Amino acid sequence: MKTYGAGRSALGLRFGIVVSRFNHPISSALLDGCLRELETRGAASDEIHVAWVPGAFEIPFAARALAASGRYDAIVTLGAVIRGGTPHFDHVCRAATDGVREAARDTGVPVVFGVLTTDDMEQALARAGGSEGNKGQEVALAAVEMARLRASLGAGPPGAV
Ligand code: INI
Repeated sequence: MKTYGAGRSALGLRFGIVVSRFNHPISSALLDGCLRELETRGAASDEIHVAWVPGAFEIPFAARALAASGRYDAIVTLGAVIRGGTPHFDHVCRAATDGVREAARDTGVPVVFGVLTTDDMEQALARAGGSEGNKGQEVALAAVEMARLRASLGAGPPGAV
């Protein structure tokens, strides 16, 4: 039986991170968690490039551009959409989730989803370094695993296994 590997070392890997400025205290905490995890796993800080966008609606545009550039082994997306009293929440969430999925599908580069979609600020704070951990840190590990898996499946740069 052959098992495709999903190593957890980020040594030698290149990452693009897209982070939205809306709800900045949350998104910057997610970014801190993500950077900490990537660097703990061996990624070099100059191999991590960050693109800020205004809101979660704009995340897919930048994620696709970074993925299509061919410069990255995986893309991380980070942000926070917090439910208000209108259907706006649903539209922004759908645009972000669909767009991120399509960016990965259309480019063949893993794009992981670290955009919080919560009912209120309390839930968001809990997931940005509070009682529920840090989603940015979790998705950083998913990005490392997916970059390694992509390479071991033969779908990524040969040096990245
Ligand atoms: N963008 C977010 O990232 N989070 C939100 O909670 C949010 N709310 O609530 O409106 C939000 N809206 C802005 C949107 O993502 C776009 O930046 C804007 O519509 C311009 O295209």
